[in-house]
Amino acid sequence: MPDEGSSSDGAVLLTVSGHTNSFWRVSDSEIWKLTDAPERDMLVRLMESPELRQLVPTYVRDVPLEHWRGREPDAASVCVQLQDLTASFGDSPCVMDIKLGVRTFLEDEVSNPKVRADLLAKMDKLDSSEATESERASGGITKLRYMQFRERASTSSSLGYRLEGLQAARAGPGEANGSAPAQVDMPSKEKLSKINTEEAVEELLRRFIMADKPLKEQYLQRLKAIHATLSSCQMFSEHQFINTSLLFVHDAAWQRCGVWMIDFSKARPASRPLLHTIPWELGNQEDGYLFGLSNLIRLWERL
Ligand code: I3P
Repeated sequence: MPDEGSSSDGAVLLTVSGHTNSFWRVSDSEIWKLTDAPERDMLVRLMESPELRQLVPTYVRDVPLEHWRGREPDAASVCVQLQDLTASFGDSPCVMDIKLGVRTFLEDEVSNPKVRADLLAKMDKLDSSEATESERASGGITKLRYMQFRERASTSSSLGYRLEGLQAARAGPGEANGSAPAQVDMPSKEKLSKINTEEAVEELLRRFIMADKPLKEQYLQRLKAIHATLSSCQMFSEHQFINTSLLFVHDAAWQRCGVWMIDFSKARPASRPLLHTIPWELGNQEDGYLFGLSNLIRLWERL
């Protein structure tokens, strides 16, 4: 989640869950993001859709890589200038990242035999009893195995969404006198990875909005509007939105909120129209996005 450290020229480095050192705040309203060509291409395509461009951060331009000063770019890196979605939410925005969909990997991964020791180590850290003896003997696991383990260990498989990151602050009575909002205690990404019941998600959602009814209603209306837009959008039906998230943002005084679709590195065109509601089978390219969004809306209604 955003965690700021100043650079020498006034740009601010942001660390967002899962994207260490991949963001710089370069003005009051824009960031640079170090990403890859598929995400840039998808953002450009999204800007051409009158419906979808309202739901995603505005893509401004490509930035020459030599201007980037966060983590070391690799040969495939691309730097883009984007709208800063937290910009109008004060100094301590409350931010939540929910990954949508039942499938979080590209279909190509099914035929990728590469065994990775780093993914076995990450799986072990989350659940040391998960790896089989033969996986240990081969020294690693495939990305497919890891991603499906993460889906099953969380609510992705069962509900089509999972909590990826949470940060919240509460503006106290002293804020008018200049005191900073107090941070609300939230689980780490590792703890969030193991949340696999709707009830546990519900408890954290309540904590995120501080059981504030008007804020709950604002978020609910936004989620319903996103669902309605996506359900009738041709471009949405023509793409797999794999491993993308919804970013929830509100200010520490709970006055305003927004929800946007983010993280398009694994979004890909589909070769046939998708429903986004039916189970994935190899070759059908479905992602379960609307299945997850409907479940999330139902849960939000209960808050
Ligand atoms: C990572 C996460 C990333 C994924 C990465 C996973 O798992 O799913 O989205 O990158 O794959 O390791 P975790 O959240 O548990 O850390 P992609 O979106 O590029 O697939 P990677 O290890 O191949 O980078």
